[in-house]
Amino acid sequence: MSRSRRSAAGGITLAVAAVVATAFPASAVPAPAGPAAVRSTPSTDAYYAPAEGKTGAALKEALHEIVDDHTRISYSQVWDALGETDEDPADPDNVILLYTGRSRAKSDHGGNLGDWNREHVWAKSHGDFGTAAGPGTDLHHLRPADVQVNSIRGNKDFDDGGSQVGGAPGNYTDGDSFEPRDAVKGDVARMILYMAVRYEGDDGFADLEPNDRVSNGSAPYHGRLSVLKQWHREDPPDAFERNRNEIIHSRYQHNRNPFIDRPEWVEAIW
Ligand SMILES: [Ca+2]
Ligand SMILES: [Ca+2]
Ligand SMILES: [Ca+2]
Repeated sequence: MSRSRRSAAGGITLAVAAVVATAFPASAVPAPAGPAAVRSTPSTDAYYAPAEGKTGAALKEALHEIVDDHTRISYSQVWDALGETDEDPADPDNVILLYTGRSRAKSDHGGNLGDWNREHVWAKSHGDFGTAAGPGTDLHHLRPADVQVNSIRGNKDFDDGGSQVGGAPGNYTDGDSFEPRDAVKGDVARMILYMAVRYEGDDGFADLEPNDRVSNGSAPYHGRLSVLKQWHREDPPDAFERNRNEIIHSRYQHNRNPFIDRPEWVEAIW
């Protein structure tokens, strides 16, 4: 072995980066073995076949049928799952926190200052689904977040504006909304819109839907749709986001976030 073993370290890094960059939507790149090593995405053509050519309500309904009935995990299983889905590509012992963007040890999870915890991007009070297996444990909208920043975000809707959040540069908040940093604005939008398609009120949980308001309180709505659509356009899916979609699909829930795979479907529905 191997050519890569004799290569300079920089050469290996470049080679890995090239694989990541071209991994999607290439269909023939074999996934490396080992935990959290999924860095390639097989073709999703067959997965989305029933939705092809549709728009509007028909597309949303087709996507719901594709992504529903996923394998539900328990809230305690979410810790280890996030360790895989949000692993720091530069340090397998760490995760990347959603709002601060900082790398933090996987083992530093909990409820104390300085720990990370399980952020429900679709605030769990909006529809009051709690942490039972279902929307409250759905990895497609769960991310590691700094305990203190998560508390500041609370159950606010998403919108532009406010004062910068202490200790989380690029994040802003006011009395009724939260604006995440630019690099995850689109991630947040796609997570909210996934939830709207996945949860249609036919499985014992509320029908979750986006609207263009803030201060939604405990209603099963999340805002603001017009801002989320703008964030989706400004921050398209990157390798990190595609990788977590792939891990959730292949290892945990066996369903995908369509708006990461097919960004044009946001506009086709909303
Ligand atoms: Ca506001
Ligand atoms: Ca992003
Ligand atoms: Ca819905």
